[in-house]
Amino acid sequence: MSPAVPLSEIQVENVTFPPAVKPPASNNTLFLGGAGVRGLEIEGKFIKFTAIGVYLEDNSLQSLAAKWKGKSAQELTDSVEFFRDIVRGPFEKFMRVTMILPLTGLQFSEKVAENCVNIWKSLGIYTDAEAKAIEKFQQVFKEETFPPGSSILFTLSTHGSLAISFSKDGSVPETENAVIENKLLSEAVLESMIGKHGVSPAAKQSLATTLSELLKESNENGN
Ligand code: HCC
Repeated sequence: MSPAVPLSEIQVENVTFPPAVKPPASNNTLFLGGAGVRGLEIEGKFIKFTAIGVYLEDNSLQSLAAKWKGKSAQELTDSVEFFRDIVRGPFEKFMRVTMILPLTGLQFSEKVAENCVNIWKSLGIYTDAEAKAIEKFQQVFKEETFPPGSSILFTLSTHGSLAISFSKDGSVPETENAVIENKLLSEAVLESMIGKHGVSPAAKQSLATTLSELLKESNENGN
């Protein structure tokens, strides 16, 4: 099943997310589900740090249709379970995080790691394997710096591996920089962006809007 409405790019600040990409460590072309800013409230001011785009494999529509077809964008935006179904669904996901402001690899990975650990603790699933995976995750970022316009790319395979890639601009490289084989880590990275306490409410709203429309057009036989 492929998206039935013409997909368009999404602009977040100065950052453009194309409607479709072929991620590193994948043979598929994924469609742009949604994109939005990730900001932080600092001394009463909302500072925009990154723009996050979330891409999904076409068969995500089939997978999500049974439960979510016919729901409005608002209903989907407000549903914790809907985003959980995206995070855990049996289809590939790809995220592109593009810097609006400069960040070091350390700054970025500390935030993500903290959020992942909080997610696991809240679910009661933080084991030694996850502690090791998050350590490996932080190692991958340690020596990196991310000037404005550069990107961090995450490919989540259906079997649960997390491929991490870096790009100097918005482009998507052919090959990944690192792969971490931990399903809970790959799910937590996406959950930290669009889950219950996700860092980008704007990306959640954008995803809900796109998927509400795409699911309207979908049918159970594919398309
Ligand atoms: C995530 C995914 C992405 C981000 C995040 C958590 C992100 C980071 C921005 O925080 C950021 C902003 C200011 C900092 C450090 C990181 O985009 O000081 O799960």
